[in-house]
Amino acid sequence: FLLKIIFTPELEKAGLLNKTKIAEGGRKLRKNWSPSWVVLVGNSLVFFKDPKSQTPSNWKPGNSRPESSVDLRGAQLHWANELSSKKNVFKLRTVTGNEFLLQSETDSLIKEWYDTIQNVIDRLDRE
Ligand code: I3P
Repeated sequence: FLLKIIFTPELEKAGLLNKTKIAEGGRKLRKNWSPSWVVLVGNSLVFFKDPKSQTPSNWKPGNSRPESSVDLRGAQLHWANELSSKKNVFKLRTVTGNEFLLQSETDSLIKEWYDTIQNVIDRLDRE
């Protein structure tokens, strides 16, 4: 799977964001923020646990396995600063009713993620 990610031409973006899942199948969950290595590849957003502080330049696949993966087809994206005391928060909701908050302290970085994910969702909507 990791080799597929690394060599795939569909790799759109990768980086470190703060993440918490807030709903599973429409059922609300307790927030548990943690840093997550996020990879946008093809139609999926893939999350990896962040073993140390990784950066795009020093990331090595090593033995890391995806923690979870989100199908972006039919997903909805909204800025959601009202859902957190943190700044730069957006909410991603999947068709299956899973909801995630993603956050970065860096304004430009979170904006790039938002726009890139929204572009993928829009492309899938048109298919
Ligand atoms: C939560 C924790 C979260 C916070 C959340 C708290 O407490 O402090 O960081 O979310 O606020 O409930 P606990 O660790 O005891 O579960 P934010 O950082 O996003 O504000 P919330 O309940 O207002 O969502």
